[in-house]
Amino acid sequence: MVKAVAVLNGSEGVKGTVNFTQEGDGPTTVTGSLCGLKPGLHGFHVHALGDTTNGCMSTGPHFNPAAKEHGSPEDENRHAGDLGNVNVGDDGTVSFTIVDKQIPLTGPNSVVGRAVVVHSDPDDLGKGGHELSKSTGNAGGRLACGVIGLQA
Ligand SMILES: [Cu+2]
Ligand SMILES: [Zn+2]
Repeated sequence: MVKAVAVLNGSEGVKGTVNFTQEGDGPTTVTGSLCGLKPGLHGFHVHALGDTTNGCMSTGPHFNPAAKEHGSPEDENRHAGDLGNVNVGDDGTVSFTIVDKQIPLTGPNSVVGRAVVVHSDPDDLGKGGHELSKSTGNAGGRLACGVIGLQA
């Protein structure tokens, strides 16, 4: 079992923790809790770079080793980092579990050392018809982010 964790921090009190586990070559399970968000859907992605020197802006674009278009987690044509949305409750918090096959913790496409980002707006999953739909899901600003690091 390989384990990793990202501690998210951002502007306006948005923060949280996201844990990753992977057994062998199986899917990765992502378990997280976030707070300080407005209720509703917020885009949630793995971005390519583990660089937060300029806040979440320096984490780069969505992690996309296969050079595909932005999509939903269920789509064949998606960025590996496309984890869809998290649905925040009226209290501004969300706890979630995502199981995904495209974000391994080992090997050439490992997400360790990259960053998770939560956005201000819903991810339209590539279907919104906006000029940004096929690149970012038009998910708006980057509210909080954290670098994914290995755990013992
Ligand atoms: Cu993102
Ligand atoms: Zn994407």
